[in-house]
Amino acid sequence: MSLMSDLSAIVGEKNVLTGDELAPYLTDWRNMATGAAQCAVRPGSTEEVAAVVKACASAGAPIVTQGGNTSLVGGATPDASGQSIVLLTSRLNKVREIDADNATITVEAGMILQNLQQTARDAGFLFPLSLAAEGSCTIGGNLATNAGGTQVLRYGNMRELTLGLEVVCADGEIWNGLRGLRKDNTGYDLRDLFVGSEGTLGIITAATLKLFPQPAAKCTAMLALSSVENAVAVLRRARKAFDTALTGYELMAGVCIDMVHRCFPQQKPPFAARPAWYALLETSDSEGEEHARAMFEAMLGESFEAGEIEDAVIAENIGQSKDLWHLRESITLAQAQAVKSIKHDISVPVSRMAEFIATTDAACQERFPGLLNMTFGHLGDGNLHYNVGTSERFTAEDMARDYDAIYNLVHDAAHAFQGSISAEHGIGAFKVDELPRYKAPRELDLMGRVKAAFDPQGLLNPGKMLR
Ligand code: FAD
Ligand code: 2HG
Ligand code: ZN
Repeated sequence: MSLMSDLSAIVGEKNVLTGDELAPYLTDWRNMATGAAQCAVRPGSTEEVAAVVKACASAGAPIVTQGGNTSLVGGATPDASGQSIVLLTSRLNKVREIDADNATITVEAGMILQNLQQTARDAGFLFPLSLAAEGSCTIGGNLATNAGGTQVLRYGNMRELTLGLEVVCADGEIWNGLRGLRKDNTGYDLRDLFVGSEGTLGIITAATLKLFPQPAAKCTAMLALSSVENAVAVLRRARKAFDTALTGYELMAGVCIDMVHRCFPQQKPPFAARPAWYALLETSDSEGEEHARAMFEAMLGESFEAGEIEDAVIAENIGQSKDLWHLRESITLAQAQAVKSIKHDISVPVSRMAEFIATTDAACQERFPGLLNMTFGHLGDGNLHYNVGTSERFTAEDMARDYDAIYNLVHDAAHAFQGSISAEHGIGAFKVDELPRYKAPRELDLMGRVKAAFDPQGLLNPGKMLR
């Protein structure tokens, strides 16, 4: 029997996609890479995933696992060989268990993040991972990329939210590690190896995740700032005033919000005068509305007095808060629509953020005059989307010519500031050749050995993360 008929026998003919049905799964979210594949398969259970993996392993066919296909580094797109099988997790979307006393939920990997957030809310809990792609990204993708988002400074990355995993290994055997334990020192932490492994070590089919209490009240404000130094000063003050009640602190260059308004005119910037920088500040309070608001206003008042803030808009209700967040979360779409861009998902220590931006902006303008700096990101986590775009003076042709030089300039700068070239999006295909420039050979060698131990045939997402 051929592999295709084996796969049809496992998942049913209608869950083996070819031709036009296959096409949407061959191109990445940013439209930067299109690959080819024998087919896409949609298994409906962990046992079906295991059987698909066994069939692929005996046929020597590579497997590219794909959840919501929102990877920003080409991580879920097959290569051009046409040999791969794309494994879609969309039918693995069930809630297996909510354990209220243990404050955990066990879900399948294809569940959309927004559906998990809603399920947690309906059960009286909070699942805190939050990011602009939450309407389409999946829990499996969040785990495989160790996703971050906008509440990391309080709740951590996906890794910190994960207690247990179920994984189909490269030989098709199932590892059931769905433990809901907050303490478990019984050997190497396989869970933590699979989290962030970008589909290269195994296929995650389910996870046991932490739940948190819903906050009693939230306060949100957009701040107008004259400098990154001031944005960092406000962050320091907010950390001291709110401690764990500080749940969001995002930085946006004025040019980013201008772009959102230009692309989506119904979305209006909140200030009459356009500031150099905006910050979005959010707290989550366990006591209540009055307490939250009093703390919030006191901290902002002190910050005004210290000359750190130019202006501020405090959301008066949930609708206004959503509008402020919508401005922030529309930046990626606006940048995709308005310009050709290069994304740099870097992190540096918060204490060096202002210096990093000033020196890197200056270096960019000196070497690539007219390149548009359109930086934003999760300042509270030291993570910037140091994105650059085309302009009238720096055209798409210029960008295509200088792509690698720009990439290297920004990544070299992050490295020189003891930072990382991928804070939250992963390595995927787009950064695989960048990694050896910044990782120590010893570290790459150990990563290669882990890969060989978990996937000796090299069939899981080949060409991603490691060559
Ligand atoms: P996919 O894109 O389908 O896959 C991503 C990687 O995970 C691939 O390597 C794939 O092979 C692997 N994979 C997927 N499912 C599995 C599985 N079940 N088992 C093993 N491997 C698997 N990321 C952030 O961290 N923070 C953000 O704030 C953020 N904002 C974003 C905003 C927008 C508008 C967009 C488009 C993306 C954003 N991202 C962000 C990036 C992306 O959404 C996240 O990385 C997300 O976690 C990917 O989930 P997905 O289901 O779409 O995964
Ligand atoms: C965000 O923080 C995402 O909104 C996307 O990580 C970042 O568009 C980007 O570069
Ligand atoms: Zn981000």
